[in-house]
Amino acid sequence: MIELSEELLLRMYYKMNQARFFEEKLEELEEKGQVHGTVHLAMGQEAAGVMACLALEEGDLVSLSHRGHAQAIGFGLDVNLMMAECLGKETGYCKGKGGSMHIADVENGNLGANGVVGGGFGLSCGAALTQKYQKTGKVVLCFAGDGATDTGSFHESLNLASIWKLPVVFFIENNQYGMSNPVENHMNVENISDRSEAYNIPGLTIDGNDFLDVYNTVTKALRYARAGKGPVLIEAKTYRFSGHSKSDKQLYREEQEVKEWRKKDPLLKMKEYLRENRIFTEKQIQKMENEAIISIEQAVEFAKKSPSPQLDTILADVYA
Ligand SMILES: Cc1ncc(C[n+]2csc(CCOP(=O)(O)OP(=O)(O)O)c2C)c(N)n1
Ligand SMILES: [Mg+2]
Repeated sequence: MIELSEELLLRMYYKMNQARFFEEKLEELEEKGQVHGTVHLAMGQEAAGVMACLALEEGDLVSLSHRGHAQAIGFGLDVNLMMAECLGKETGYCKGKGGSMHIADVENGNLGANGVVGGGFGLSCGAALTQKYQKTGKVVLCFAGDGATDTGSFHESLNLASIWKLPVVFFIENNQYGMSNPVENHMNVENISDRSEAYNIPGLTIDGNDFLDVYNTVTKALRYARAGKGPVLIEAKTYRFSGHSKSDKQLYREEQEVKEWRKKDPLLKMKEYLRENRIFTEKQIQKMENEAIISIEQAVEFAKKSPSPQLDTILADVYA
């Protein structure tokens, strides 16, 4: 069992709440037509995205999925700059030209969210090879969804990572669907982690809604990869409460299914843990939630006040 300090638990709860409020706000702004490009919400998946990143050490790298807000917040990205990016403002991470699906900050180790499903696997292997070659002692955490593990890139990357013993942890958020396609329709294995056997690397399936399970498992996997033993595949079983993206009418799932998963809300589970173990008082819990809300309200204010990109910069940073 990994010891968790009070300070770390505080940070965990704060960031989980920040991730939830960030997306609640974003959804609201999207409905008002203020968000540029499409948005994929990860409400319900916060324990997976946030906790996996909190297990990282300074200098480690991440590659985020297209459903990457909680992952980005866990990694420590600035919510002001994230919100500005989603609203297409010049102050955003990619000067407002990337939007929600392309939030990147390469200099600080975020290789970027990726609109290409499965696009992060190869990038992560490349970055992990750099770490190995330059003996930096750093690890790459690669996020992707269940659907992405059906791509050729996933299998090529696991194979390469295995034979080269690359310091990379593949973290799959299995939210039960690839768009409208349930996981049992798009693959013939019970657990995605079973796919690790083909590449002779460790594969683990965990409860992606349990913050402790995610944090502990990723911490151990990072240690393994950092020690030069090679990659690890982790499958975190979770669920997205919202539709795939804004145009999703969700005709492929029953309301009852969503209700059942809502009972396993990762934020509620963490709150129960804090209460049951009497780690914080009700007042402290409330204070953390309020501070998280305030940080997001400030982010919206920052983004709204920020200028839009100038027309004469339209071709700057465009590579193709
Ligand atoms: C290469 C590629 N193919 C198809 C798409 C369209 N697309 C966007 S998200 C998605 C489903 C991905 O499912 P999953 O990997 O489970 O991630 P989730 O959306 O559930 O988080 C698809 C097919 C894409 N963006 N890129
Ligand atoms: Mg999925």
